[in-house]
Amino acid sequence: MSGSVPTVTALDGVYTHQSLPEQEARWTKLLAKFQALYGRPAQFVSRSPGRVNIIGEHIDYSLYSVLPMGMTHDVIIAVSTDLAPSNDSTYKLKLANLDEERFPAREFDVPYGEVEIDATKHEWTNYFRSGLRGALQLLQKKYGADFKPKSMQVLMDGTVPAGGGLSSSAAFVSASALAVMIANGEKDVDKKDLTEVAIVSERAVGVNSGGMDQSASVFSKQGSALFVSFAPSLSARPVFFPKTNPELIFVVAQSFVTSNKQVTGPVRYNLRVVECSMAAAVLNALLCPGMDLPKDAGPLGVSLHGFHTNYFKDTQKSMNEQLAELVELTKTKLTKEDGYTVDEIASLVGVSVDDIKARFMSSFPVRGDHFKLRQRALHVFTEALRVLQFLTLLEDNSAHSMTGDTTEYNKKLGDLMNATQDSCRELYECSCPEIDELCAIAREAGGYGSRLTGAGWGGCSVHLVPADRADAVQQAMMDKYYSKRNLSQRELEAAIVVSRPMNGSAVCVLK
Ligand code: NG1
Ligand code: MG
Repeated sequence: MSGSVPTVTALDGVYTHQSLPEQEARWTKLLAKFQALYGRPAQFVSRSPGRVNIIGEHIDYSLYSVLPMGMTHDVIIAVSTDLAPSNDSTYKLKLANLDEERFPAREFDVPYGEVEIDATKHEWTNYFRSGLRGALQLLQKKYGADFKPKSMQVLMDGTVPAGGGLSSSAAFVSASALAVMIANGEKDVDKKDLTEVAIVSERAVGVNSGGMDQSASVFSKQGSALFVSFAPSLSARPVFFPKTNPELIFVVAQSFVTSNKQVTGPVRYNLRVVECSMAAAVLNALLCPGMDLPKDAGPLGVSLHGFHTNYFKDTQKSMNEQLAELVELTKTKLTKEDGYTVDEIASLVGVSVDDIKARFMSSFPVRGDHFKLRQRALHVFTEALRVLQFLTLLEDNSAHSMTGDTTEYNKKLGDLMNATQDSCRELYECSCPEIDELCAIAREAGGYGSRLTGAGWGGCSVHLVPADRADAVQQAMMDKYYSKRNLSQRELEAAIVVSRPMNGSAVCVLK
């Protein structure tokens, strides 16, 4: 699927009156506040949603396909441009947020050229700046290095809970990059360009991330999940759920355990990226002697998928067979349960310790002395397989003509999600007791499948629930989990989200 970002030419376009009437008040408030703040009307609004990952966790940066969906919760950014640049060498950015208490307004005089981002500071405007930086790189590629961006006045509002695993960051970065492109006169923004800009931009905020969130935020289609592939290049297509009886819904529940990647990256997220890349290098050395790992679009330029492609260069085997074989190979070749030291990895790969450190441990901070290559690779290959099995269930022709009770079918979907949770907990070690507890509560109250969604170590969980048990599941979570925590009213209201799959990035040009 390719295509460009749709432009809606009036406020009463798709995102307000017609498909999301409940959001009209919010849009109206944003525009009124914009007028009050800047003394002029906004010219357009860009929008990008958060996402829930249905299945395919921690495999995007190993370049395996994933299945997220866009949400109704989103970031909307109202913009006006054409302010005179402050002087010859800078342009002005005025950034404000409807939630001014948590995200105070800022003004910047930004020098032309590369946009600087101080990733060591946890500052909300960094996400706008990283969208700006990516969009400008694209514009400079197109129009020449001395392209001069316009000054912008910006007011944003986000309903994706921050730091909660629903990818508020990708929504913010994609909506910002899109806003900058439109502000600078782009008429037709290509979705693939926008996604790639958002992926690279978000890495500028200090996380070595894969591309799932940004793809979901940009490409999603109302009413469907999105099958996103990263190799050989980025592609995405909608996948529709069959009609089931009982009907299925996704309940998304916060754990209120926060794992901030900026802080924990070196021992969690970024470390996993490094472990997967090291596993790729070791497996490749052991199983594909004489073949270099192909350079690819993973955060470290090599990935488990790259090794996979080397190993099965001329095979006729199906993807499912290949992945099943890789699981067995990993078990026999990467035997050390307690992890590998850098020395051991260097000797297996046949290079120096310095070389391993330079290749895998220098671009992003990581800390660790035992790298669990076996467990991480086993998770990645089994999870990649589960995504394909889930997809096959959804796209099976007979599933789209099911009649009568579909409980057995629903359970198969749920079992795959439960298996993901087991693998995340045992092999990838990215769950936490609170998420495990939420999963147990939901299953006990009648859910089919429960797991963490997003990076884990806290954040959000997603639950596949029959519609007629949705209230029971939510009630059980309230009684057994949320009521036992000291949560504010605001937190309680945001604790559980039942979201419909919603469209990705769009621009609304105001008359
Ligand atoms: P979260 O932490 O939910 O934004 C992260 C990565 C994804 C993916 C998942 C794990 C970022 C921006 N996103 O999601 O690319 O790797 O973890 O599947 O870091
Ligand atoms: Mg994020």
